[in-house]
Amino acid sequence: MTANSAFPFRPYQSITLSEEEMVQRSTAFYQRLNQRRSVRDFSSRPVPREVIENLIRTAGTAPSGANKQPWMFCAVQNMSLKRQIRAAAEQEEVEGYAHRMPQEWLEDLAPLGTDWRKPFLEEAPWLIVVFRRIYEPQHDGSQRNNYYVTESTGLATGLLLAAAHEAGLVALTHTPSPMNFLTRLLDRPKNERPFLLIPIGYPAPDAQVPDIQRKPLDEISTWY
Ligand code: IYR
Repeated sequence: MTANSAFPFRPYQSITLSEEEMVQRSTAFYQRLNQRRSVRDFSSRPVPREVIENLIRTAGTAPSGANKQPWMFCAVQNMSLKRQIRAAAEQEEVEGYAHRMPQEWLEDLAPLGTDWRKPFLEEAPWLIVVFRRIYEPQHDGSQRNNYYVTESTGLATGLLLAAAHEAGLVALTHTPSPMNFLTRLLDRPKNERPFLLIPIGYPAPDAQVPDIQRKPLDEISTWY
């Protein structure tokens, strides 16, 4: 590829491993990530801000359409804000579970034991509210669109969850619906849309997770 002055190129810094090391490291990484679980019972034990900063830095290493990095991570530690987020989320969820969600959806969720109550939004020391940025406002007042915004923000959030797990913390990908209350409570600009609400912290000492299984390799892969 040719370089230009706007986007200079530099050599890629690679690490080269032996096949044996690749097998060993990829196995270890898989085994580590295979221990990750969505947890809904949080301890209120504080987590240092520096850790959360590193999780967000890690999320920000994700690939994105045209390198637009179309994401914003709002880190909420403030108790009164967490309370307001919980109250607004529960208000939507009460409606959701009682009226909006179809019977089939409720049946699919029944084994997970979820309901409208979201105490983790208050108990977890941090809430990370992920926004996807549809466009970028320009200095001249015009707008430039971002690309593959949902895919890019999803990839970044995946890395955030992996980083939290690696730090020994637990997280939940929570999806209150609808989520526009987050735009209002966090005073976010018009180009940002709420994507996911992620409590992060230590698990409660008595935290339980459903005993569910991951699909085996032959069900999630087809080889040609
Ligand atoms: N938004 C609801 C419902 C919910 C939906 C799915 I799909 C889940 O995997 C879990 C919950 C809630 O957060 O309870």
